[in-house]
Amino acid sequence: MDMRSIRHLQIPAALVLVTASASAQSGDLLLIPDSGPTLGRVWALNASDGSLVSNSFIPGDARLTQPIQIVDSGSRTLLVTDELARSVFEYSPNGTYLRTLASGLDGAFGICMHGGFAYVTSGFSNNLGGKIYRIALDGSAPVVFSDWAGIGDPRGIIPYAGGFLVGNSTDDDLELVSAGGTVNPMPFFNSDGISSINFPQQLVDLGAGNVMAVGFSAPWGLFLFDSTAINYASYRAPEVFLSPRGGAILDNGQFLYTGGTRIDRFSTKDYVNVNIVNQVGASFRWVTRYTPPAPCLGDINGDGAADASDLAVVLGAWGTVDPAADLDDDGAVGGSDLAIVLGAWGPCS
Ligand SMILES: [Ca+2]
Ligand SMILES: [Ca+2]
Ligand SMILES: [Ca+2]
Repeated sequence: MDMRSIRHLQIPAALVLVTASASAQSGDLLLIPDSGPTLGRVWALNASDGSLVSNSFIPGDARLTQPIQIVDSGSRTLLVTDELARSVFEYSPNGTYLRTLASGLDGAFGICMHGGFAYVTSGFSNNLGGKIYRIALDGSAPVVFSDWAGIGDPRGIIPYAGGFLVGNSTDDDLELVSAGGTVNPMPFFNSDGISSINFPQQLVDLGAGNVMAVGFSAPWGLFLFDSTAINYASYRAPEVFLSPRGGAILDNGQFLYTGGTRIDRFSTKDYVNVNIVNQVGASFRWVTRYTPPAPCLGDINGDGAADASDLAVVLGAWGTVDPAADLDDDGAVGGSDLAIVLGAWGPCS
């Protein structure tokens, strides 16, 4: 048995079963912002096996200068953080820009939803000090939920243990933040940043209190912790052979991670690294699982409701063959399409 086998020996078999079958659902996607091109965009992969679905789930968009993470808002929209734009943008499930939910933040890095609010970490990119913002979906002004002055720089964030677990890229620790925004002086995991995780980036909730933290700087890799903060497995070189930023566990049980121009995966059966995407100029960021909503036929512009704006599209295309407004696909825009919009009137279910 070589050292690599020994290093992976501690994985509880029950956990592997749980993670491999967790919320398996056909049609789920992994959404990955790409900040490399002049116009940022978002890629989509199959959550079961990591195969490429689209390199333009959100097509190149001048707003996206350094997109980091995209999450489901829970209200049929998607929220994208942008580190350089220092903003949170909202998109429809079909990748159409809807609005800028928040701007003028000190930074916008990690994001998670909890209790109907978005929680956004600022990171240190603008040297304005670390903060976690709480942002309502109604467009009201963001509030500073947790001030990290003297504590460090929050990056990855997930709801955890009634509050949040947040990676601190200053001291490499994983911090517990209460539901009221207070950072516990005792970290969940105190890393020396030398032999364990260094520069934590994305955090991934694996269920049952288990967490995966992605470490960007050497010794880079994927670090798995249980609910008692035991680092029960670590995947480093050679199976993770370049600095990762984001990660996920596929439904087939394999690990997927992003780093630079690449998206790769490996199996814990053989630990062989397999390249999925290697795109010149790309810079792949964090990975978020997404269940696309059921179609909402009367919602032509994809903003989550059938309303006057959709009605205007039908009336504006009346008598034409415009496929966007020909909702019943009978080759013409007319009364039957109008009836679909009126019949679906209101928020999509
Ligand atoms: Ca530390
Ligand atoms: Ca609409
Ligand atoms: Ca029609």
